[in-house]
Amino acid sequence: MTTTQSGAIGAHNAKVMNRFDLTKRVVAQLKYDEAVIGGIGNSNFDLWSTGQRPQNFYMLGSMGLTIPIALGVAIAQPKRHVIALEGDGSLLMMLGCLATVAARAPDNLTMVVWNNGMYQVTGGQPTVSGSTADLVAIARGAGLANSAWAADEEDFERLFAAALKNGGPSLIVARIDDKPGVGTTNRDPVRIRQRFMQGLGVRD
Ligand SMILES: Cc1ncc(C[n+]2csc(CCOP(=O)(O)OP(=O)(O)O)c2C)c(N)n1
Repeated sequence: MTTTQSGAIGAHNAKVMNRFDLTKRVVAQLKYDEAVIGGIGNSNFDLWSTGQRPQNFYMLGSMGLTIPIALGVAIAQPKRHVIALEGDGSLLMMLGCLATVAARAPDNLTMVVWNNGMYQVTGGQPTVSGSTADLVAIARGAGLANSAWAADEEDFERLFAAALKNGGPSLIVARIDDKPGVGTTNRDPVRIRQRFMQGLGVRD
């Protein structure tokens, strides 16, 4: 079996896209009150650069915690749709969260994974999800049936729109290029947390 250099076995037909472009497509589909959790580094830099919303949480420093945080928010506020934007390297550090999400099965959680096949912000070291490991196959094996590679931008938008309609947790993996994140999140954790709690209506 052959593998591609970036995107692994199941990604043969997936187009290499751009994270900021796809992040803008995510934000364009939001209605108002969806919570969006941006993962460490580029995932939240690009989310920040699409325009800040109080319902966005910019996670700083902890690889792999985007999906666990999003799961917690989805359980706490089941009427609100929650979106996790996570890098492939970070997800690899916390694969067990996929099995936890599948077991808990919130119908208001959508996970988007940016697969650039590297740990980009620390210098571009290769990830196994850029060669041998297929994150969609792993997610399906963890019990997440609604898991798919996005073939191209149009397919990404279609998958994301379907995910927002609820009906079970969904995971979308997008192959992305090596462009760095656009802008930089203002690293003020206390402010980020306060604003998010206000955005979720749990703090004045
Ligand atoms: C537990 C832990 N290990 C290592 C780091 C250092 N580190 C910060 S970001 C990062 C790479 C993140 O890779 P990925 O999630 O694929 O996102 P990308 O940088 O490719 O956008 C690393 C290794 C960290 N913050 N936490």
